[in-house]
Amino acid sequence: MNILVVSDNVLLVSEFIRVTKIDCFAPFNFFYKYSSINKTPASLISLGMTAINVKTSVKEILANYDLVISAHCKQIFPKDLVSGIRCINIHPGLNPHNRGWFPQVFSIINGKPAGATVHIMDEEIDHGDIIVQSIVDLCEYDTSQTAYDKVQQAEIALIEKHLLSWINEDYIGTKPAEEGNYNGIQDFKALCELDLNQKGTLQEHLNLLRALTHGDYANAHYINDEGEKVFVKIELAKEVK
Ligand code: 0FX
Repeated sequence: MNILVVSDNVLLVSEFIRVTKIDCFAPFNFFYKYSSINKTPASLISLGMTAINVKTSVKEILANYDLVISAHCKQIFPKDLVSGIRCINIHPGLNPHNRGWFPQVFSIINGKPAGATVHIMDEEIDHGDIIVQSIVDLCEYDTSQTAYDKVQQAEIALIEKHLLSWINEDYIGTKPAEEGNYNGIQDFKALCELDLNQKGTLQEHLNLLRALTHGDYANAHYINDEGEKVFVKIELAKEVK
């Protein structure tokens, strides 16, 4: 059985490589590829990965593989791919809440639950039948970064515990109870443009800034009187007793 893992995420690919060294995975051939639209693939190449364009390689994928696993792939899988072969997605959000881009960012702001979801892919984004999920509890001082770190740990735990059952189709997919909500990249970009005259509680403002604080990413910003962008981040630390 040939399994194609398409991922732009070093941590998740490293976990696949680690877990699949166990004897029970010996009968399966794993092939690791990153999306050809990835502009910074050096760390993925160093794991032995090669590029694939999932939009233009559908025929090749259908001919050569038995299962596709997407683990944070930059490309959206086309309809003829998801309908032609079993495709499983590992998604950093708790479907159907805040499907789409950067789920934990939106969870910090709108209070919807966060977590990790493994699901069968259909034509819509982060939408198909759910195989397994893991809820991640966020606390009031989490930033996007700390929340995302927790979500990634949840994803890693799901891979370690359930990968074999996904391959063997040893699960019951469940339709999400509701459609939920979807956020696109434009929703994220709109959040990043701070309106200095926006009215709200201090709690709402704190939530917005911690949702947009993530490592070195220059997210939240306002435009000063000179027309320059000024970037904003926030630091929260709990008292150490
Ligand atoms: O692995 P991943 O979470 O993202 C990948 C793909 O790059 C992305 O296109 C796809 N939608 C996703 C399911 O899988 O890594 P990332 O570095 O793109 O994003 C990780 C987190 O970093 C994100 O949740 C929020 C934060 N981030 C990312 C970017 C690009 C920001 O705060 N600002 C940004 O500009």
